[in-house]
Amino acid sequence: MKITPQAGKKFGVIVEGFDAETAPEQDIVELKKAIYTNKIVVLKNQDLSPRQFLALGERLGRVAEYYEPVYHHPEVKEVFVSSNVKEEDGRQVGVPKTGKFWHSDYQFMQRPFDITLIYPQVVPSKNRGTFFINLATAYEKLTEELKLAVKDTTATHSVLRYFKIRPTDVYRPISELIEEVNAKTPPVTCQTTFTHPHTGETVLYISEGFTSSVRDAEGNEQPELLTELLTATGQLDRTYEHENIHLQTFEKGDMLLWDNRTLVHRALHTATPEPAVSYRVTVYDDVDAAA
Ligand code: AKG
Repeated sequence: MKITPQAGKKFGVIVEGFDAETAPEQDIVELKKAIYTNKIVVLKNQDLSPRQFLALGERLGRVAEYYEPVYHHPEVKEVFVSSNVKEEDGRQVGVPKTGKFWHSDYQFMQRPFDITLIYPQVVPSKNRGTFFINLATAYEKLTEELKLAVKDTTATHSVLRYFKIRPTDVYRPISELIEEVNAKTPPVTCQTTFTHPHTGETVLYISEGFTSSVRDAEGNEQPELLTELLTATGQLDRTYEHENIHLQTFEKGDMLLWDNRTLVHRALHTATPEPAVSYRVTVYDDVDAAA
């Protein structure tokens, strides 16, 4: 197994010669270390079935099944499917155009995922890739004034704005659906920053998609502070040219593994009707971090 930095990129490494079926434990240990320190790992030349993909996830930690079954792979429910391609019989497997907003996976849950694995299956010729922002380096780059302002604040995260309407929701009153979402996944509140358990970095844990508010130590909502933090991290830049934004592209056979504690991401879905399918497995590494 050979690990090299991604040429000309802000972060991330390329891994060649990794065989998911025969990899010794030492390779798994090195992969996890590379995920925590380099944030994105691109495994080249992978050719795995959904079950083999799940098995790789299981070697990295405890695999979590997504809470909404509409995303599940029909044979391997731990595999989350993002797809805009209909089956031959017209069935929709998975959900189209997922993740087209800045977020970290499961940020709206008590325990967000630690590691995300994405394995593109059908790769469009244009607009392929995912934008990423490293919220540890973004925190470091904040002005001293903003660092002080964020100290002792809490952030509340909710899925409500980006919850996907399921086929079974058609014709349901929106108020009933909102009530259901809030009952099943009530907003979660935690410190706005936390210390990464593997690297010791301070992570500014906010996203444009899921963070609904920031409050000061007295519990007063600070909407301007949230906007300033989102702006400073680059999440409000609609040109995607902010210096914190990294575009990770991929080709068929690539698998992306990333540190979901530190990175927010935003899928770059093609605007053309090209087919795109991608599988995802998410993992807890069993270190109980604040986020
Ligand atoms: C998550 O819940 O972590 C997601 O990535 C949701 C993506 C989506 O539904 O668009």
